[in-house]
Amino acid sequence: MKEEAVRFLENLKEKVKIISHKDTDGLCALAILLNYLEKKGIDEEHELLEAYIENLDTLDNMIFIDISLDNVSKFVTDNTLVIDHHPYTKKMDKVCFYNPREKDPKAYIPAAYLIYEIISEIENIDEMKWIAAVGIMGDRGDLNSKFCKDFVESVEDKEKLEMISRYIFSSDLIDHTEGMEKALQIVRKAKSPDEVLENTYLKYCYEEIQRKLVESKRKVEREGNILFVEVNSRYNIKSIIASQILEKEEGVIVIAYSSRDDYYHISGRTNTSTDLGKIFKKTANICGGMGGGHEKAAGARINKNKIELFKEEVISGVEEN
Ligand SMILES: [Mn+2]
Repeated sequence: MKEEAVRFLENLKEKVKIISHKDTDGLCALAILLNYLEKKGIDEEHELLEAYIENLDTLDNMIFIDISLDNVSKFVTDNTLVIDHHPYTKKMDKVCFYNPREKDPKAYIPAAYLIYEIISEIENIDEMKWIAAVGIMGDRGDLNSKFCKDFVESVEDKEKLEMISRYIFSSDLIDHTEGMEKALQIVRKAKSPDEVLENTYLKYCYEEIQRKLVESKRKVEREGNILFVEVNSRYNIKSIIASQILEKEEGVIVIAYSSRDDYYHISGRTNTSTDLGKIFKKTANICGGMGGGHEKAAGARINKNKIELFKEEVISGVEEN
């Protein structure tokens, strides 16, 4: 419940460890919380992690943000707060927990808003409203919930906020956790969205990724409704390229691949009714690699010298489908 979360933060006096999800929403939620703790003079340490946590050193006071209760249950202490918006299976008695799905299982309200909402009960943090909006947009909350859409629209400069969300995403692609930590500090210290957009580091990350995307998209080969694109980048941008191409064209299958070590890593996306997961599984098998996935999104890894065979087999697999 929200009230429990408010009380947890009000009563917090000693050092706390915060684990937040390593994405735009988790980062924005953390930025707002860190500014609050700093003002209250509470010591903290924090980490941005993937949603599945294998190992973790805990402190007495723990806060988990934007990660399902199911994934953090192993790490809860006697004083733990979980603020999240993902589905979960079972509530835990000893955890202080706020997730709007508890009341409405269909609620879609990203964590950055939830943190903003909770801290707003304690003090006025209007100056950080834009950070909450960036987090919402990072999780596409404005597209999935009328409530979020209205909130984002109540903040000025929606386009700028969308851009900040892309800047953060790019910093992750370029420098991973280190890039995200830089972005976190830049966002939390900025007095306005403009200050983030003027930051040279984030600008560099964004522009570098954009250049790679443009470069790759120039190299699309078309076979019927299948678009093959080789991505020569050390950044993991295959799935972004595939999604961007799909957004522009109906009824296509996009196969993006890049080489690393002795392998080709392949990412497939489609907006057709073809079951790509099935085709990838079979094709990767024929090529002596591994593959599979969902109907609309699949992945594979094959030996470098098998890429032409893979393409041919995908083409015939799609024809047979
Ligand atoms: Mn989220």
